[in-house]
Amino acid sequence: TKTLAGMYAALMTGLTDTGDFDPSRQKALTEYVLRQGLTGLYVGGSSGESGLLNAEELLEQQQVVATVAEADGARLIAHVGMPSLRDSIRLARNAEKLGYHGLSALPPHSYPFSDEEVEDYYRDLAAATDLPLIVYEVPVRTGRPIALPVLQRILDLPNVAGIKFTSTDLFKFSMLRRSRPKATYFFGFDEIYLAGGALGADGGIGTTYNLLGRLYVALDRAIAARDLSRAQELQDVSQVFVEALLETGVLPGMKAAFRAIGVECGPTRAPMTPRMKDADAHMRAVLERPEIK
Ligand code: NAY
Repeated sequence: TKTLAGMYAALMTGLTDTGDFDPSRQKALTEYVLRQGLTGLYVGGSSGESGLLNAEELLEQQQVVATVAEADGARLIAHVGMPSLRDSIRLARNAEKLGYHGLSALPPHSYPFSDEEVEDYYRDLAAATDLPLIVYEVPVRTGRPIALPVLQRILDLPNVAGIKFTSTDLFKFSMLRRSRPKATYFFGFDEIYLAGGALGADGGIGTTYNLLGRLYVALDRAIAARDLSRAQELQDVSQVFVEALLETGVLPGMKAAFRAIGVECGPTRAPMTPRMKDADAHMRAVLERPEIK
């Protein structure tokens, strides 16, 4: 029943040099990521700058990615969390029509909504299609953790299949998992995937998987094989990379890294900008480091 389990790149978005959605850059980036051997793609999430794109652009992106991935057999999860339920449902229905395998959504966070409003949002979104829905716990993005009992109630809703847990509260992760063992658990912090995997995550979804997908597939295998020293070795490489990204900002640094390997995906959309002056040179140097190479 954990049909979506596995390792997914939180796919980034291709923009033109002037910041418009760029279908051909999106296609090239998607083809690159598909070659990493991951389970699939998580399309239109935070890593895809979805908070900075409008619904039309996200609908178009869903289409471009579905077309590229069709022959590949990769699983596709569409992130459809928008400020309003209406837009979320519109994206969800489009994804279902395009053959996506699952949905995911940030909790509503554009206002300080009540727990009931959050729960109602997930209930209505889950009921809008037949696709399994993955809840998203990400306090660094929403500014607010969802309380354990609320998450449990949401996991009990029809069509809600699991959760993408992007928080360092590993005890909460474990309590949730033990109380709802049938749900599918994705861990969302790349740099500590080992911890989530060791505590029973069924897979991961992450930004740096776009570039280092093979590493995360190997990390997940090492955890499954109970090979702790191999898992630690691989996690260390991921940590060196994420540490370097924190200096540039994660998404600007990822885009600089892709530029360095010849997969141009444009700038990040304003107001998101690199935190350092020569992010390109910084990321080129990072990719040359022996542990990353
Ligand atoms: C998405 O696109 O919604 C995500 O997958 C998010 C996962 C990322 N977390 C956030 C808050 O963006 O991959 C992580 C994160 O970028 C990475 O661990 C570096 O901190």
